[in-house]
Amino acid sequence: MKGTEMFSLEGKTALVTGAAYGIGFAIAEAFAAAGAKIAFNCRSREHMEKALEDYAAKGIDAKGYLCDVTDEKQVQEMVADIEKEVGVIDILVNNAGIIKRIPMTEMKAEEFREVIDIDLNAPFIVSKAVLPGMIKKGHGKIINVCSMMSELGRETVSAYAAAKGGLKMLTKNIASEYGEYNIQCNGIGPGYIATPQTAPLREKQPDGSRHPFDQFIVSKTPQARWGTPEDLMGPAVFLASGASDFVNGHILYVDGGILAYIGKQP
Ligand code: NAP
Ligand code: GCO
Repeated sequence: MKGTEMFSLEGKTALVTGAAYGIGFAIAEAFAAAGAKIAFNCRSREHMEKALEDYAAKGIDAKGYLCDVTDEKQVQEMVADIEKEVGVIDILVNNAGIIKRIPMTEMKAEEFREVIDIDLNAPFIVSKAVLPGMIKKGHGKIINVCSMMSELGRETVSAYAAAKGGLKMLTKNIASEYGEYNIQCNGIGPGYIATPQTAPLREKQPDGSRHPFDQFIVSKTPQARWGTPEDLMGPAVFLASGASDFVNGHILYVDGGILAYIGKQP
């Protein structure tokens, strides 16, 4: 492979979970631009219909599947349908995820479990469903969407940090267990990205000033800005392409330098 060929996804089938909007949508858009056929899922019919319009508006013939990634039967049926309608999955991005921002002493056990179920159990369930096809094909790429909270904690996000920390180790374990089948499993660790998930952290204050957390994150980011879903496009294509065929078990942080930075002196 030479030049840009090594970043081509021509003829590959990609499943991006939770890609109705946000980070997943941007990753799917980037994969399509690199030549991949796109399958995606979400739970809400309303989100699905809007997403299909949005993909079509960008000239992307994405196939959408209503599927809750925590439900193993639904996932197995979705993967079988994708294999029939699009192709055997070459690239999986475990992107679907939620967060609940609740102080641990106030968080109900079922709220903790729901976050773990979607952010950690589901990547196991979906990866388990696609691995047999990848093994049969003799290659595969699994990309788990991790987080700053795969490395750091903060107030009110105990369940999310536990899930994303676990997802980092699940990534390393899939890499260890299936590397011999020419399957690479890596993580992508976005910093603070402007999507619906982080909208509450960026809301303008009643007096029109910026949210304190918005100001905090910008001060903790060497590039002094929030990331955008578009910032993740190139790194995701790299991890999905032949350019990363000997990268395995790595978490690629796309955070503008947050993890490298102690923070500006007040
Ligand atoms: P988002 O805007 O809230 O989008 C989440 C997507 O996941 C939606 O399409 C949602 O659609 C889907 N989803 C949620 N639960 C699902 C389930 N059980 N089954 C199927 N689909 C489900 O989130 P985002 O900001 O794009 O984040 C995407 C991923 O990046 C998440 O894993 C998040 O933890 C991670 N991340 C985000 C940031 C950030 O700053 N935004 C940074 C680091 C990591 P439905 O509700 O219709 O199902
Ligand atoms: C939060 C944010 C973060 C980001 C992201 C950082 O409340 O701290 O939602 O968790 O979503 O995961 O990488």
